[in-house]
Amino acid sequence: MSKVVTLNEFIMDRQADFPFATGELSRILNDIAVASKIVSRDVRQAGLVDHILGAQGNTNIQGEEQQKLDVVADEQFIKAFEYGGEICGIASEENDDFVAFTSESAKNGKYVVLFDPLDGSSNIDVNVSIGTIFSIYRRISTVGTEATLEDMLQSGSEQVAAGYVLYGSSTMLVYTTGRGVNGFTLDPSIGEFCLSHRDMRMPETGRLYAMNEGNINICEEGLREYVAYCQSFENDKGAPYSGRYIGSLVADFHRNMIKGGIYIYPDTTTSPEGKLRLLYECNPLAFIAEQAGGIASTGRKRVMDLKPTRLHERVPFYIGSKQMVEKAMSLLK
Ligand code: AHM
Ligand code: MG
Repeated sequence: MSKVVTLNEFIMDRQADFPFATGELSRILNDIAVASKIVSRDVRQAGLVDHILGAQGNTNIQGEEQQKLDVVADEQFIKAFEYGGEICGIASEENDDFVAFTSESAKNGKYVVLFDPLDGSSNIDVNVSIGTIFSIYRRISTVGTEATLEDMLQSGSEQVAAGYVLYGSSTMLVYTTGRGVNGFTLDPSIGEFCLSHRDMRMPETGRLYAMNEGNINICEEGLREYVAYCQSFENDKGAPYSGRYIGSLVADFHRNMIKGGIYIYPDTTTSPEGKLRLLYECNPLAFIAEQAGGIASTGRKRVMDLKPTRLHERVPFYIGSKQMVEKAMSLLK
């Protein structure tokens, strides 16, 4: 039986690999791990705890109803970042504006974190997997001052680390610092994330496609052709692919990471920019996909090359196994 490697041990072992190896990034990753354990506990109890489950009654900037658990998770992560001492500011799906921390120690922080505290929130009430997504950047503004919008609006290619936590049948944390992707499964009996998926690689191809096909008639013709290709006996596999759509990006992405597949959330006539948010949904998963050998595109451009102009900017999103995303892109005019 091989020795269990905890996330903490793994991060310490790899610390020297980081581009700025001062231990700060390690501490941020540890803070994220602790916050996600707390959120994991809350998610697991949600069905039991009446006052946590259900809509909170507020709507966020995108007009979506906030669930209580979204807010609980948002607060938990913000607390971890605000008092960790490495982060000068954050942006999250649940906050209209970015937050610049004002304490002296936070102003000296060199990093910003952008995150979606609980993605797939429509699945909370129905006991289906949900996730947290995060993206970490070095700040651009001067250390010792408050974080600025410019710190938040960096291209995905500037990320120093990114990851996600999947609250599924197990809780898993998967992250990259630009040197491959590693996955850790939470062992609830010891309260530790343990290395379970070393050097994850996304299969070059697969036979799973994930898209909300309710949108098929309002998306572009090229995408309709691609979906027809997936369903055809004339495709590269000689048989229809399987459609798999959970409606939780982290869960759909994670499945494709392991089994091979493509996830698509396109622009539509009713949502011309698509649905998913560039900064805290698409970029972090794009970084992980590329590090694992996959591709993330808007259908036309590499996601991580985009220069963001707004905090909650949305983009069309094609992500997954290299050959599958390339095939989809080849059919878009
Ligand atoms: P959310 O951040 O409000 O949860 O929205 C993002 C989610 C993704 O997890 C998921 O893939 C997608 O929205 C599902 O959208 P739809 O219900 O339109 O298919
Ligand atoms: Mg989301």
